[in-house]
Formats: sequence, structure tokens, C-alpha cells
Amino acid sequence: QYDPNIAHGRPRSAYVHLFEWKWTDIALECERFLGPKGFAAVQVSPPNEHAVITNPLYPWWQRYQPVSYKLVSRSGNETEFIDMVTRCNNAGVRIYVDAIINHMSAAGMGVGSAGSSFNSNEKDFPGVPYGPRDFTDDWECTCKDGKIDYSVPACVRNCRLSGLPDLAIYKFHTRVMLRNYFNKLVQIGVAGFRVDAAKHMWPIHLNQLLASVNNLNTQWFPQNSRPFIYSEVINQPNEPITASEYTDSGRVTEFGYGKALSHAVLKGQALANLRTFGDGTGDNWKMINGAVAVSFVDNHDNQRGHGGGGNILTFRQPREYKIANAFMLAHKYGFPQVMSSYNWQQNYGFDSEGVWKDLNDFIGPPHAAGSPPGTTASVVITADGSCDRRVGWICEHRWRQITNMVEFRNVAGSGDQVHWWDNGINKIAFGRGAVGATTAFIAINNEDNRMNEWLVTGLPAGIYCDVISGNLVNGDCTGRRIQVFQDTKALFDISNIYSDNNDPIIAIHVNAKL
Ligand code: AAO
Repeated sequence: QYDPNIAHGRPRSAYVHLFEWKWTDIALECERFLGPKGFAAVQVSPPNEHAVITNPLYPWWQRYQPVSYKLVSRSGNETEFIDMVTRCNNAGVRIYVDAIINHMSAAGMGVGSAGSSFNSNEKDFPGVPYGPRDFTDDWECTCKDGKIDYSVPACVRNCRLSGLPDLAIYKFHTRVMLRNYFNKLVQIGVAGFRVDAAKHMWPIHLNQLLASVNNLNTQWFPQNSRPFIYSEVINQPNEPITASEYTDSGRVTEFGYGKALSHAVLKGQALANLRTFGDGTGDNWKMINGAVAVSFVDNHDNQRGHGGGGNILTFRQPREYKIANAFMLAHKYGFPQVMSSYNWQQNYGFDSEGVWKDLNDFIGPPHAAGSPPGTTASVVITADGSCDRRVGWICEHRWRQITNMVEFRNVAGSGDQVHWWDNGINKIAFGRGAVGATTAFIAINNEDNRMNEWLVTGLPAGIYCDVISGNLVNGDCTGRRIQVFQDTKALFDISNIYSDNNDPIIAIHVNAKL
């Protein structure tokens, strides 16, 4: 279903991907931060047993190589997982599981993170159990030389993605195993699933499987609630497989959103053009309808050059990244995902096939000092509420400019985009709500000169706290104050000085009114 199963009590309208975080850290984060700050949910890394890969050393992508559906992974064990889901639900924050169901590990003979032995060469995964008959037969693959040709749907769907043994999800036993896995998670209290590599499965098979999953746990969800589904489909305009083939079972990831937004913030085209971004008019920027989309600036793949290239903004360009996220969270389109990353040392060079890339794009999450290799470090929160950079977690979701825009979005609700203003190039502003009756308003100056404009905001008169430069604390604003006059006009004076603590954005809303 499209509905993200948000907790009742207060509006929540964006979720965060806590990439590679441990379950114990996520439980704490739900209680101390995400719940109070109005985040709707967390996408967690795959919780099931995965291959343990040592060449390269413990890459993050080992978690995309399932060995069984036992809930023991680099992020923690089953007890910790259950504790996290329980505590997050109780804090009003949902858990979405990254479900790797298209394939199993290709790591040869080995032992997985829960201790199950496997032999991928024989398609033997006794921890599930799966045997050769549960996979697509190699003869069914119509790709030339077994290499995926994205212009041929049958090849994309009946062959191995990156050499990973391809599960036949339509076969009886395979489907029972997958359904049991989903049902176990639903029973624990999980609210939804990201369907990894959906493009590589036939939509009809996926629909059948997902429809067979149980209703959500009534401890936290109303009777007959269905799991929220979003399928990962890297939609390329030039490929025959389209995202809309996957909207019967739920939303799809709209990769075009972050790509076009990053392009605009990097001045590849005018921000002013975003006036019609994804609003359904014209060709809708070749994006899927926002009501069935998950939007994001970057994800765990394209922030490191995997599966979906393009010039995507990431935490490495903080000023531009904050502009892009502020725009996304203010903008009506989709159900947005905020990325929360860890740092790694990039190392550009030619790989063995002569491709210029970051040779360190495999590096896994921060390592816990003094622990065995492959052990993930805990997140450390510093006195100012950010994550300790020395450990390596970036925690973009804790950047004030991003956190506070999540609240902006919650306040804006389903309000329309109104009172749009632009200077034709890279200064823009818009409100959310009805004409003359908005609840939130944002202005962005992405130019090398000052913005100094009186704009109609549609907001009630009064003094507002700019939630980009500060917070409303005990009725006082730690950032800039913006006065809205009776005619709903306010002065947006945004300098062009480049520094990290001078973001070229002003954002105000009725919940941060003095
Ligand atoms: C690892 C190794 C491999 C090895 C394999 C098996 O890296 O060398 O062969 O193990 O031993 C992650 C990693 C993989 C890793 C895998 C398993 O990214 O490197 O492989 O775990 O450990 C396609 C899929 C999409 C997928 C994406 C990565 O369609 O579903 O590749 N994303 C998900 C996850 C991802 C994960 C998996 C799936 C697997 O998010 O983290 O992989 O569970 C085209 C297609 C896309 C395609 C890309 C990349 O796009 O449209 O569908 O994504 O190619 O192959 C231009 C091109 C266009 C291209 C686009 C993006 O626009 O014109 O053709 O750029 O590159």
C-alpha cells in the first residue's frame, strides 16, 4: 500500500534511512530524537543473515547478499531487533525493513552472520532452507553471456543481478519462505518494506507475494492495516521497464527527483524551473506521480557511485546538500527519505576494468575500536546534539537545517504550493497551504549575490523564528527573526556569504511563531 502507516497523535511526513546503524543505537535514536522531532519512520539496513565477506574487507554490500532469514546481522541479533521495533513504535516511529528477496549470496562457500553454512555455487542455503530448485534456472536467463541488458525486460528479471543467484519468487517453496520472513517481521511490529531490486522481479510475482503477507500487528496498528511497500526501481527514461509497473503493490523510489534537484542546485538549470517540479503538469519531469513516489536527494547506492550515477549531492557538499534537502522537505512531492550516512575515505583511481571510480566505495560502517574486525561502532552524540565526527557517523538527519525542515513539512501537511516567487534564475520562494492562508514559507538564494525581497507569504502576521538559522527554544528564537506584516509580506534578506553556518535559506512556519 501507499500509506506509510504513520503513528497517530501528531503529523509525521518524512523518514530517515539510518544506513548500517546498529539496532541498539536506532532504539535510542527513536526515543531521544526521532520521535520528539517528528520523524515518521526509519529505514533499517537488511536485518537478515548475510554473507561475511573478507575480500574486500567487510564491505557494506555484504548485507545485500542474504544467507538466511535469521535475524542476526551486522546491526545486531533478533532480541535487539525486537527491542528496537518495540521501542521505536512506542516512540511513534515506524520501522521499514530493507527486504532483499530477489536473490541470495554469491559469496561461494562460507558461513553467514548467524552461523549458517552455505554454498552459493550449488545454490545451497540450508539456513532457509533453499536448494537449487528454488532459484531461476540458468537456462531461463535470456541475457547474452549472462550479462544484464536493461533493454530486455525478461533478461533483467530472469537472470542474475551482479551474478547473485536469482530466486524464483513465484515458486511455491520460495514464496512460502519469503512470506514466512515477511510475516515474522510484521508480527514483531515492522510497518513496511523497501523491496530491493524490484526491477529484477516480475511485478505480478511481487504483487502475489506481497498480497499474501499478514496484516500488521494490532498492538500498534489498526485492524486490517497492510504493510507499507516501496519498491526500488531505478527508473531510467531510456529503459523499457518503468516505475509505474510497480505501483500496484505500493510506492516506488523516484531516482529522477534527486537527480534533477541536485542538477538544479548545482546550477545545471535554474531553480526557478522547479516551480512545476513533479506537480503532474506536462511530462511531470518524467517522474512518477508524487502520491506513489518516495523522494530523496541521495541514497546509499548513488552517494558512492553504485546503481544510479549522475551528479548527486551528498553530505560532502554541505551547503548545496542543505539547500536540496530543504527544498525537498518543503516541497509537496512524494514521501521523502532523509539519508543518514557514515564517512569513508574516498580514493579515486582506475579499477581493474579501467573505470575511473572511488576504489573505496565498498568501505563498511565505522569500526568499533578494540573490537574484532567487522564490528560496527556505536553512534556517539556530542554536547551540541550532532554526531561525533571522529567516530565517522555523519547524521545528516541531525543537522538543524534538515531536522527542522522535517517539522516544516509536518506543519505544511497536504497544503498546496502557493505564493511561488522567483527571479527567473536561482532565487526562489514559496509557501504551503491555501492562497492567503499558508502555514509555512521558504526562501532560497542560490546565487552569488544578495537577495533582499519583500514577498507575500500568506502567513498570519507576527514574528517567526527562522528554523534554518536557529530553533524556537522556550518561546525564544536562537536564530533570525522574521516579521510578517498584516499584508502577509515579509522581508527576505539572504546574503551570499559562503560559510557553513550561513545557509542561504530562510524557513518559517506557524509552529515556530514567537
Ligand atoms: C557485489 C559486488 C559485485 C559482485 C556481486 C556478487 O560489488 O561486483 O558481482 O557482489 O558477488 C549492492 C552493491 C553491489 C553488490 C551487491 C551485493 O551495490 O555492488 O555487488 O550489493 O553485495 C542495479 C539494480 C538495483 C541495484 C543496483 C546496485 O537495478 O536494484 O544495481 N540496487 C540494489 C541495492 C544495492 C544492492 C542491490 C540492489 C543488490 O540498493 O545496494 O547492491 O541487492 C542501470 C540500471 C539500474 C542498475 C544500474 C547499476 O542504470 O538502470 O537498474 O541498478 O544500471 O547496474 C546510467 C546508465 C544506466 C544505469 C545508471 C546507473 O544512467 O545509463 O544504465 O547510469 O548506473
